[in-house]
Parts: sequence; C-alpha cells; structure tokens
Amino acid sequence: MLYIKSNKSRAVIDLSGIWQFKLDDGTGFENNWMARPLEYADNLYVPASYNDQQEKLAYRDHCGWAFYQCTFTVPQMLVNNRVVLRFGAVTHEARVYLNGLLITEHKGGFLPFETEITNRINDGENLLCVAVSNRVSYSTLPVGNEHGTAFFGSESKDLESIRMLKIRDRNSPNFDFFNYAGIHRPVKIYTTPKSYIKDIVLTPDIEGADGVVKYTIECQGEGQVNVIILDENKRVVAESKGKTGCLIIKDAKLWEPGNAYLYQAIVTFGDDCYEQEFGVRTVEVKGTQFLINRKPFYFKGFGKHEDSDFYGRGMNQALNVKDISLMKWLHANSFRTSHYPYSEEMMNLCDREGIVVIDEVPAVGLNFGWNDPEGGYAKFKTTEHHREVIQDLIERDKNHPCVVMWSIANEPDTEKQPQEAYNYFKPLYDLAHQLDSQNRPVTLVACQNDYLRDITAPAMDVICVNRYYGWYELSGDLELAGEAFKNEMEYWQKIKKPWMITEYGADTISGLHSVLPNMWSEEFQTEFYRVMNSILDQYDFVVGEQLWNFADFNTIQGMMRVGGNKKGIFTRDRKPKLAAHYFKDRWEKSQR
Ligand code: E8X
Repeated sequence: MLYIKSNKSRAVIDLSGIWQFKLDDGTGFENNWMARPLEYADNLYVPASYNDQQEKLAYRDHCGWAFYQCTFTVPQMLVNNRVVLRFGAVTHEARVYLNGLLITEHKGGFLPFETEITNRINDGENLLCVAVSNRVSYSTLPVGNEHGTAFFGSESKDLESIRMLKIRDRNSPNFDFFNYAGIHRPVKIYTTPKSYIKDIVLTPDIEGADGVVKYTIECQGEGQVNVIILDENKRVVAESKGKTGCLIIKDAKLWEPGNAYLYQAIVTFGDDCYEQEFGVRTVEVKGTQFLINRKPFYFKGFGKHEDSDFYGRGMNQALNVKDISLMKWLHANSFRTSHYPYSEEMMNLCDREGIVVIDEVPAVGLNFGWNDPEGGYAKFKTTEHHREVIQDLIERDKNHPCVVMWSIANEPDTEKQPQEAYNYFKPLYDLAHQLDSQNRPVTLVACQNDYLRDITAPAMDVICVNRYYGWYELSGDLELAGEAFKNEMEYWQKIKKPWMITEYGADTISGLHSVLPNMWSEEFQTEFYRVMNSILDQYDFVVGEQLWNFADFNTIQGMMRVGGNKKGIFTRDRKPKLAAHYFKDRWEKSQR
C-alpha cells in the first residue's frame, strides 16, 4: 500500500483537527448516531488517543465503542478524479460511515486502510462518522482477557465472585502498555487519476559497485509504465519501461546505518505518477552474524512505545524527531517497534536518518490460559488475524530501507506448550519470508525462562530474547543475576545462531538516588546494565543490545506500576536518567 503524497497528479486533503466525539452509551448504532450530527459531543483532536484529552474517568476506562464525526467538502476541481479516504490507524476496530452509510470496516489498530469514495461523496458537505472499538479479547492482537480479570498472565480463581458483583464490562489487556484508543494516525482524502498506480515493489541488491533494483509496478486501468531513478541531486541514474524490470545504478551510494542515502523511483503510468523513496542495501544472516551491506551489524538501541502526554498513542511528529535526535546523541543505531507497527511517518523519518528498525506486528499477550485444559494456543482465535497483520505490515513497509527484520510476536509462550507454539508460529515465519520480496530475516521475541524447552525461538533467523535477571528474578541481587545470565549465555552459544537481547531493564524513579545500588534508584539501573553488558561483551554470537525502554510510558493501573512503567532511560518527557549517560559513553566507545 502506497503512502499518501500530493504531487502533480494527486491531491491530498488532511482531515486532522478538532472532531466531534462521544462515547457510545449502548444505543449509538441502534439510534443511528452515524447519520446526523452527534448531540452533546465533545471537541477532541484527531489524530490522538481520546483517553487523556479530557479529565473524565469515562474516557480513561471506557470499554467498547465510541463515535467520532467531522464534515468535509471535496473541491469541485477534484471531482473528476478517483477519490480515496485513508486512515493511518484506528485502534483497535473501526466502522466508517459516510453520510450515514457504512463504507468500510477494519480490524487491527496499527495499520492503514483505505476505501474509494468517488461515487459516494455529495456535492456540498459530507458527514464522516467513525465508530471505534477499543475492545481486546482472545481474538484480537494485541490480546486481552475476555472477562477482564487477569493481568500479567495470572489465572483468576475469583471469576465467579467477580461476576456476582456484576461489574461493568471492562477491558483487561494482557499487555503492559495503556490500552489507548481512538483515531491514532492521520485521516486523509487523496485523489488519483482514474487509471492509477496501485503499488510499487522495489527489491534492491548490490553487485560489485552497482545497485541492482528489481521492480514490480501494480496498476489499475490503461497506460504505459515508465520508471526513472533519481539520486539525491535529482540526477537521472537509471531508467526503464514496463511493469516489471531491473534497474542498474552504476556506482550506487549505499543506504548505511547512520548514513542514509535515498534514491527516488519516479513511476509514471498514464496521467498518474508516484515518487517512491528507497535505499540500496542488503540484509542477511550468515553463521552467527547479522550483515547489512555484507558487513557485520551490531544493534544498539531500544524497545520503544508510541506514548506521550495528551496524545496518548496518537502520532506525535515533534516527539518522533526528538527521539531520533536523542538516539543519535546516545550513539544508538536502532530500535524495535515494540509492540505494534509504528506510524508510517516514523518509518519515513528512520529511512532518512539511517536508523535501523526491527518491525513488529501487534502480537503481544499470547501467553496465558495454561491452567485451563482448553487454554493457551487452543483458546486464542488469532491465527487468521495474525496472518493478516503480517501481510499488511509487509505490504506497508516493504520498501523501507530502515526495516531489516520482521518480528512476528513479543513474548508468546514458547515453553509451556512448546510444540503448540511451534505449530502456531512456524507457518507465520514462513509466510513472512514468502511475502517479503527482500527476504529479510524473521524473528519472534522470546521471554520465558525455561529456555531449554523452547523450540520456536531457536527456529528463527535471529534469536531474540527479553531478560530480567536482577529485576523480575533474583530481584536486587546483581551478582547472582549476572551468574544466571552467564549460565544462560553458555547455552545459547551452542545453538550457533545470531542472538540479541531485545529487552532488559529495571524500573527506575527519576531522581531517586542511593550510594549502593538499590532497586528503583538511578544507580541500580546503571549498575544493572553494567553487569549485563559485561556478559554480553564476552560473546561473539551476540549481535545486539536493545534495552527496555527508551522512555517511561503509561500502563494500566496496578501494584506493579507507579504512574506507569518506569524502565525508561529517559522519563516520559525525555529527561535523561543516569543510565542514559552511561549508555552514551558505552556506545560512543563501542567497537562493535
Ligand atoms: C516489563 C516488560 C513489558 O513492559 C514489555 O511490554 C514486555 C516485559 C517484561 C516481562 N516485557 O514488564 O517491563 C518480564 C517477565 C518476567 C518473568
């Protein structure tokens, strides 16, 4: 799916701004709220989560549907074009109505969807209504507990008594980030000529000093395809005709981590044209190494979140720019889009800035239900949707040079039901490989501690592991934590695959200090990383360290969380903790 752009053949109308908003009271659909202006609605900003925009418990704790409305008019000069309505992301489920009629529905909160509205728009004002559901369950990704009782995988024995209390319907996410909801990314209307370019797939390779770019252009309607490649100085460096072909860029400048170089493929088809940026780079796994442009690459970076004051999980471009700037300040080179695909705008920025991305689907929370004989993998009704999100993610992000690996899940159970886990994930791993024309490595992020039983993580191209010795286990005892970690590393060394740590960390209250490393203090967080890193540094098969987390972030309320998850090396408003200075120093000096 192409990103939206305005150019000489395409116009864009951005619907960002203040919309009307109202939580469903259970009668919204029945009373046809989508067909006329909402009564007693609030003014909310789009794109952003609705949860934190007003001081209302109902906004914070809502479970179910909510209604958004805005009006728009398409200028007369555009109506002879094909007109498309596109959403960057609506979390988690959307039903879209135009002038009262349902025009599209979408499941999954982190990927774009669009629908043609050419023949549905009125001459004058149009009423757009988006109903949004934030419900998570056994059949959504991310996963929630159907009855809203368990958190962090514990099976509640109190279900019956809670039912007797007749609690209201509520969400119980099985993941450690606030279940923000709403229209999270831009809503735009764009036009194309009636015959148009539908998709562009670019598959770059390197041969000697040259870039070799295979391409496929998908078009609708009649016309001839032309492709021109421009370098950053807008000089034509290659040209071709036809829907598929191969372009040679002589003496190509490579897209390198930290040193991005972007070419543009200018595709024309009849009256339509589209400029697709791309980089010439290769990615592969060889032995125990992760190679970018045939050179060993070592990941230095983070797991992150899309999370900020007021916006919640809504797109925040100023913050994206800030975060990349902070990454560069730290001499970091990469992050993982834990635990869902990030905005297209962030991916575009990473392409330009040379930041390397592990691109993750929203498959988090597949790790509970073991006490129930029908539980676990038998209970999750996610397989079909899981295939869909992998497919849609690869379709959206395939051309990004910043993406070097796909992550098909975070911390699913791979040990309590090892064979079931393998049976569930192996076909998804194969699917990702099959769909990606660049055949990038595929991984899954594993977490449990009975790693000897795990047959799924070792079947991935890179073994990615989250570890919390010294925090969740052996809490506070960094000496034993180090020993336990070292024992584990001796095991992974025998598997002879590239291995990286994708999460490790300690909750830390900014401003809390202690001479000795006491849990929750800034000194403890720093010492924790010093101990773990000294072990990572002893092994050649380690291809990266991504700490948890870049910044503090909001979570569900609970005894484990003091105003959210505090494992950031920055606070939520991006003030450094001691560990940020420690990593800056470490990564600046790093030889890897
Ligand atoms: C944590 C992280 C959480 O925020 C992230 O989304 C997934 C968690 C650790 C799991 N990984 O809690 O800070 C630790 C399990 C320990 C047995």
